[in-house]
Amino acid sequence: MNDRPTHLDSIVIGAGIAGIYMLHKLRDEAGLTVRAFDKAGDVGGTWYWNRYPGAAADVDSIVYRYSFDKEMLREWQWKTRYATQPEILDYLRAVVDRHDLRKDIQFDTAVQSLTYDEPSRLWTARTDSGEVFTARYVVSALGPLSSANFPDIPGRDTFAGPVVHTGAWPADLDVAGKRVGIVGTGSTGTQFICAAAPTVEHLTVFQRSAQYVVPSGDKPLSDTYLAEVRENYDEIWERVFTSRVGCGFQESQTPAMSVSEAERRRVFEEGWQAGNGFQFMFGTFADLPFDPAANEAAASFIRSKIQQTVRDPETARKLMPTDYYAKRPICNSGYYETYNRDNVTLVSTKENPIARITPTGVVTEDGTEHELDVLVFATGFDAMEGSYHRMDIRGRDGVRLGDHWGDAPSSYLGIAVNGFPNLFMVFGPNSVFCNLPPGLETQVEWIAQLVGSAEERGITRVEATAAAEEGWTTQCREMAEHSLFAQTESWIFGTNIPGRKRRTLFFFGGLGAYRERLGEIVAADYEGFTLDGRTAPVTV
Ligand code: NA7
Repeated sequence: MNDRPTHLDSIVIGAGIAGIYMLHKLRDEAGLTVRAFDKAGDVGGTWYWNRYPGAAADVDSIVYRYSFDKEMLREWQWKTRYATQPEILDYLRAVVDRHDLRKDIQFDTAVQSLTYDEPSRLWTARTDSGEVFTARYVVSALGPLSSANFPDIPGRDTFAGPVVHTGAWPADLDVAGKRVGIVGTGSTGTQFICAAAPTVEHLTVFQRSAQYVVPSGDKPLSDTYLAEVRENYDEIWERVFTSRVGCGFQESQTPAMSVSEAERRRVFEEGWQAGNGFQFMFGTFADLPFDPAANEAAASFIRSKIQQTVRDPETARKLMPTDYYAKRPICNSGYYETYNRDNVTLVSTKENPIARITPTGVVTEDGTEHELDVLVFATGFDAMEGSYHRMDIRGRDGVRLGDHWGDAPSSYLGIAVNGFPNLFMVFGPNSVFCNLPPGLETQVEWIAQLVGSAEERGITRVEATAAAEEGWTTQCREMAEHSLFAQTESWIFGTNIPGRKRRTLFFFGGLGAYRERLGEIVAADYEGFTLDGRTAPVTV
């Protein structure tokens, strides 16, 4: 192997939705030499790995895509309200082929370390295959939900059958006709449960926290509707990019308690019939995530639906959440109905914890052995920061990113960190909480604009100031504290990882406000960044 590093203008880490677009922007618009790396064997990021039965987006497909390629908006059509994992993967492959990006993506390659050298102003990247690259810029598009949380339950490794995490689903695993256990009932677990229950011999659901799940309202999209969407895409994207959660629906401005109880019930029923978790949470009333009374009104409406739907009262009781309706909203087709099936058993691990895993199944503390052929963990991810902890990233003066962050991550805009010049994160900690494709697109375009501006002006070093990073992180924390989300346990605050103290991982001000802030920062010549134009000798 050649010991000399290969020099590039920019490295992009990750070939998911963000990395694909970043490569395109930097290579085809900024004119840089770029290589993207991905540890997977193909593009797709989260949609490459999450191949479990039922995997699909739960934001309307017409806005779960890029907005930038106008021709593709006309040509590529989804068939149903929600795009399934294979469809999204096909779409991303089509984007990559259309823009001829594949030749600049190196697959099956994990970047293990990144080291910044101040004198040369270059980053050095080392891969798991021993290759070394240098680059002036690094964009990490690692995926906010790509580092698996795999609980270490006693005996886990003794199980005789497959033990799989949904985030690394083996392509050849078919659960049809098997006795399957699933741990976890988040958006992944509930999708798996709905999809797998009709095909398996028996499904045992190990539920820790009961979930509020509303119907998805999935349906085929008619040609007439799709033609209308094509005609109105400019308007649709305008609404997405100026809204709070970027999901395309009209967000409510009405406080729930400002209307009568009958009207509230009517609106909730309408939301229930329309389907979609984000729409139910943000489209029915404006203040479900903020006002405890409004939140309880929505929560008790959903609990009444559980009561009406689930035939066995004991199962209905276990499925009934009692905490705030303030986690990432979930929707599905027939989630609660699934528990009326004879081949589905619900175990509440809060009441009856898992004691151990044996070669043949899962034993709960009441002594029952649940016999299984396959054990599925839908236990989520070390969100936002997990992928950064897995890499050895050293910035100015050899400081490790993990040490800089200490016990909670921080950033400026979710994009940059003081002490790590010319390293830009797409969806780093404290990025905006919203539908991911428009959120990612926003950041990718902004980073590309910043890099383009630096190139034009001969600026060789772009670094967030310590004050900007602290200010943004504090603002995110203060905003989050106003939300009931901060009072529930979930990955959104990092509390799904055992031993983690609560931290703020998102900007909750909404996509529209986030974009406005980004615009103001550009108008103020990249306020919060130091831009240094000293000519750096490139010695490679
Ligand atoms: P989530 O939303 O983090 O859900 C994980 C689920 O796994 C949730 O029900 C957890 O219960 C449960 N869990 C986690 N650890 C354990 C242990 N140790 N024992 C039992 N149960 C456990 O992950 P998802 O993959 O569903 O979704 C993540 C995001 O990916 C999603 O929001 C989409 O944006 C895509 P808990 O609620 O913590 O009690």
